[in-house]
Amino acid sequence: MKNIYCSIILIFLTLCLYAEDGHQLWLRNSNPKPVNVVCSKTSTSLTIAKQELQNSWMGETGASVSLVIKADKAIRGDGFRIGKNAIQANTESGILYGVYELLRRQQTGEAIQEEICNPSYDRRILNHWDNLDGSIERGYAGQSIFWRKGSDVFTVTEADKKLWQEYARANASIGINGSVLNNVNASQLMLTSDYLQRVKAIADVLRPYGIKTYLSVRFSSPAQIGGLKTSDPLNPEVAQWWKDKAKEIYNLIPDFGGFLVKANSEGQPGPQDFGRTHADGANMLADALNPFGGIVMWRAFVYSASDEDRAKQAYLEFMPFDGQFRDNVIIQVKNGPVDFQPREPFSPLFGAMKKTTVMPELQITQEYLGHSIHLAFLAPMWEEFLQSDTYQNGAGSTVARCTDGSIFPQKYSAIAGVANIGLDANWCGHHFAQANWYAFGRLAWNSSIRSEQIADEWIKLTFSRTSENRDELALDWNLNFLSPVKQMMLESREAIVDFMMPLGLHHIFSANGHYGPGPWWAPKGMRKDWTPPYYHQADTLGIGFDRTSSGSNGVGQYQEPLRSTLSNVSTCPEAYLLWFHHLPWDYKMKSGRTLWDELCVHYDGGVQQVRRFQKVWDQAERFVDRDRFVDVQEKLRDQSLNALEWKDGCMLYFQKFSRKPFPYNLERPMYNMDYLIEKDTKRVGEYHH
Ligand code: BDP
Repeated sequence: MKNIYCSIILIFLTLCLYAEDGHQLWLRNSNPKPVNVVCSKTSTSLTIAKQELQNSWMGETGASVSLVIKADKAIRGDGFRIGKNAIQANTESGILYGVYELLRRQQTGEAIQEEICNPSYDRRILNHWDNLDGSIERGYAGQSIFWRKGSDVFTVTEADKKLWQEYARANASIGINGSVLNNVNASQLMLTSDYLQRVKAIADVLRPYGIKTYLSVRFSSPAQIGGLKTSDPLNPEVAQWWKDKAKEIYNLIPDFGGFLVKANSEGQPGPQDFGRTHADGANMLADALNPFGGIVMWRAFVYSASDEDRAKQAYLEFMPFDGQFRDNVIIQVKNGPVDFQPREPFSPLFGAMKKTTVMPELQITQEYLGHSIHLAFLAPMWEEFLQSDTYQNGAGSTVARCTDGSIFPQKYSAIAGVANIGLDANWCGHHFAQANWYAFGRLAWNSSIRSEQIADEWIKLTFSRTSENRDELALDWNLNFLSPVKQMMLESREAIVDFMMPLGLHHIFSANGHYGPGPWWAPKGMRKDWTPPYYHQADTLGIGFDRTSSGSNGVGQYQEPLRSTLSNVSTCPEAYLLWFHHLPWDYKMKSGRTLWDELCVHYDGGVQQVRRFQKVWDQAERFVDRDRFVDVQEKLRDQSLNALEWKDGCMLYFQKFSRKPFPYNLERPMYNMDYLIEKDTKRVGEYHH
């Protein structure tokens, strides 16, 4: 009997040892060659840099590498100069980033010649939407790595520290240098001393990796935890409370980054509760942080249940304050004017606020792109956004250039991504979702690298080590693994757009879960801007949201010549057609098809595409370890089913308005709509057409 137990334990241990759970991300040590690292200084960060080189060196055997901290005007911020055997930087973080860059290039086989690499944005930040009870808003990878339920949260365990260190290392390896540790829907408890002690413990682990800690704060904290009667930003006692709080935080965390604030949005408290403005609120906090070098990231994600087109509201709210914010306030703007949809045009605030620092907010967690079930590589979406031309300072005023300091004078430049990280062994829920964390870091560092390069790097770093075939059969690996898998990643976001909301459709999810289709979803009494019919506007005459001058005139917020391009139905890119126009079902598309047929072709195309992804992945089996292979295979299966629900649900629903047949060469529906609605009703409790 005892022997059986022993064997079981042994088998279990062996499985644990060899189970590939994806925890190592893109940082997979190979068999390092010996290397001699010479460094003029010593510090914790430099020791990390040294160790990383020694643990992963794949350059010349026995090479000597020098790490030099020396001021150099050509190197900006925490940038670095890299050579085959040398890294020079102004800062210790710069050295660390140089080391990771060198190792990455060795692993991926990218050329290493002497060059300077400067970051596009100074602050490259992950926003964690983690609640203090350990749950994560829109998190699909388990509980928080920072917080947990109960008073147990105040004990910092060795396991906590180990995980935070792994997290910090992963971030540093891609240049991320800031973490907001809690949800934008912030609890006032965040600023109480017990929690701040834990923040200090986290900050102490992140610091050697060059990562600053930031917190989301609740605007009503002075009244809720400070014992004040009000949280009015113009009340001197309130201002003093925040100053004292800032001092308390900086005593614990001298390099604290600053605050992130969601105010007067979706029920969060804010300055408007006291008849004050966003500028009053943000500036008051900015003054409290200023003596310590802290910044305020004030979110522009503000809209209300008014009759105004939701897509216009942030611009209307914030433009009047352009130039009125302190220079340590950064307005954090979501990439699109609505809410992280699979495709949106860029928010018109980019480039329009010329006297205010604006930072993009991207969403890494896949709230609207299939959670951690769908394979969605988001770099193409972010590339499309960052390279969009705002024309705000003439042609070539891309969103990237409008926010990175190359066009407008600004003290800071920053970019944030809502993290997709949780306690799941593989961090992100889906093995391929790791690529989005990776891509965010790479683009924040260099906003002009192409998605193709990012995918290429990520695959090589993430899968090659486990593929024993790679060295002997590099050609086979490149041809039959790297290339098709890369292609699949690059097409994955567009496939989702196709089967969920093609041609500019947006926000037609069922209920608040933001996963399945729900173009019909409109519970009685629900705010109309929270229901899909508000966004698709389908009727027997046509479909789409008219944002031209005959509609909400959302186009009016864009700069010429873009405004005219978007207004004119024949020049508006078809990808944004139904975002800006309400068009008849038989409107002639560029393909020659009617709008109705074209819509169907996209829905069907998206479904077929996911099925092709399944085939691509199945063929990759021999190159991937069993565990990750099966995980991804199963997720693709679920994605395929969900894609079909989207296609059938949306096509059948819209058909009630178009009253036209599905193009006969397309696959016929397999679900009926009532079934899908019922499924949805069970999930959300209520359905009203
Ligand atoms: C929406 C999410 C909601 C967030 C909000 C925000 O559905 O959970 O709180 O954005 O960004 O996308 O504040």
